[in-house]
Order: sequence, then structure tokens, then C-alpha cells
Amino acid sequence: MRCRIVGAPVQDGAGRMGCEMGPSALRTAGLVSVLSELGHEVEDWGVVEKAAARPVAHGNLALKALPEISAWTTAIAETAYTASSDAMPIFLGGDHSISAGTVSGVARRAAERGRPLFVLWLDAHPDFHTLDTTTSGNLHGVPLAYASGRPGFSGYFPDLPTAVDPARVCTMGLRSVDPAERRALKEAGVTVHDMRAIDEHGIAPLLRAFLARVEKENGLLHVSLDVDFLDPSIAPAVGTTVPGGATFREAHLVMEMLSDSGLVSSLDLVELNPFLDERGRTATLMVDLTASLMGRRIMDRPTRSHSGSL
Ligand code: NNH
Ligand code: MN
Ligand code: MN
Repeated sequence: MRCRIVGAPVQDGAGRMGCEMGPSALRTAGLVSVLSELGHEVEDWGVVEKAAARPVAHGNLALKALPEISAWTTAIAETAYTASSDAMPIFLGGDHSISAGTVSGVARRAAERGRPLFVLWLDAHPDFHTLDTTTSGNLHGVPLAYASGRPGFSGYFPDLPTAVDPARVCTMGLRSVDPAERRALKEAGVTVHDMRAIDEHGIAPLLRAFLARVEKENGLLHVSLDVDFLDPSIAPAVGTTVPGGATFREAHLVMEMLSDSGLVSSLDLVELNPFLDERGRTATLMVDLTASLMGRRIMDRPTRSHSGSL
């Protein structure tokens, strides 16, 4: 497969600095050589250049860096659209606000192809706030709401060419959901597999059911992997750790099943804050998870086996 690596060194969307070093740390952890060794053709597109920020004022005075994140979203969406023309883009954050651009850019591409876009959001948080409902004002808390066409972004963020249908969004790993988000997720019909559901059912059947839907509709699939999806004991390099996250094997299993499905058309690796890492272990884990998604296996297995005998 041809992969395009696109750095998006954004940190203004998070509550603390450091995510702008994310693309460098993922490269240092060997992302490019790992992908090449798995047999992929890798194009490194370097980093997205930020567009000029113009002043924007909003009634929610808690909002932080709105002009900057709006400008980043414009630039990243354009690059995501271009990079998804004939390759699988892998976007290196950067905080999760970059996904306002990545998801809207690949959604525009999918619409042009006449294919429905599905989104798998692997995160402790749903990032489903609007500019009006966020109380922290950190814009890494809004990208999924923006990309799914929730109201209130118009005039502040770039106009959305194509919204993702929230009924085609599946969040996994949630364990920190604000009240306004809880209501909005239900109303919009987003599939929520929170940590409790994962504990009760196991992660595999939940993911398998979602992948079956993507396949049935001949969809494209964007995967957005926030470092805080993972338990902080294995992934400390993130500003918003929440206890009780996905284990090492749960995370790898998700990636291996995604790989088997052959459905993933674009990927975000976000929220890595290398300033908070311990000797690069979180960056290395993110690269290893990407390797599992891109075909690394413990043993060979038949591909596309959603069911079948043991
Ligand atoms: N919901 C919180 C907020 O809006 C937390 C968002 N932080 C994240 N999202 N790390 O993934 O501030
Ligand atoms: Mn997030
Ligand atoms: Mn998160």
C-alpha cells in the first residue's frame, strides 16, 4: 500500500504545550522505516504549514486559540483532501484539534468518490463539544462535533464541504464524557462503546459489528487514535490521562482486526506529548500500534475473516 505521512504540529488546541513535538517523536520512534519494512511505499510529506490566522471573536469567552485552530483546520483539511487522492494518509498530531481538518478533508474526498465515510474514534473522550458547549475552551474537545456537522461552527471554522453522518461514527474507549456531550451523542445517534461496554462484552465483538457495517455499505474508514484511549500505565505521554483505558493487548487487537478488515483508508495519531514521555515509550507504542494496523502479525492469519471457526 502507498502511505503518505503528514505531520500536523498543532498544540494550541490542548490545555498544555508539547504536542507540536509529536510528529518529530513519531518519526524518531521509527514510523517511516517500520512502514517500509512491512512492504509499504512511504511518501513523507513533512509538515502542514499553518495558514495565516485572522482575528475571530466568539461569545464563549472560555475559547482558547480560536483564530489559530481555525487557520490550522483550513490548512489541514486542504492537505488531507489532496493526500487522500491515491494513497492512505497517516496524520501525525499534534493535539486532537487536527482531526477537524483531517476528517473533513477525507470526508470531502469520500463524497467525491460516492463512498460513505465511517469514523472510528478511539479516545477516552468523545470530543463532541460545540464552540458553545465547551467549558474548558480547549479546542481538541470539538473536532468530532465539527466534522459531523453539529451547529455553531459556521463563521468561526472553515465551511464544511461534507459532514460525516454521526450514525456512521463509532467511539470506543470513552470514560470521560461531559454532560453536554452525553446528550449530544445520544441525540445524534453516535455509536458509543464506552469502557464499561468493553469490559462487559470484550472489545472484539464490538469492533467486529462496526466493521461489518462499514463493509456492507462499501464504506471508507477513517481511524482517529488518541493516545489517551490507552491506559496511562502504558501510555503516559498525554496531557489528559484518564485511568481505566485500553490495555496493551486490547489496543493491538483493535489494530490487528482493522488490518484484517482491509477497510481503513486514513489514520490520525494524535495527542502524543513527547515532553511528558518516559524514554520514548509512548511514541514507540504508537508506532507499534500503527505497525499492527498496517500488517504486522504475531503469526500469519487469513485476511478478511470476520467470523469463521477457531
Ligand atoms: N471534554 C474535555 C474538554 O472538552 C476533555 C477533552 N480532552 C481530550 N480529548 N483530551 O480527547 O476539555
Ligand atoms: Mn481526543
Ligand atoms: Mn482524549
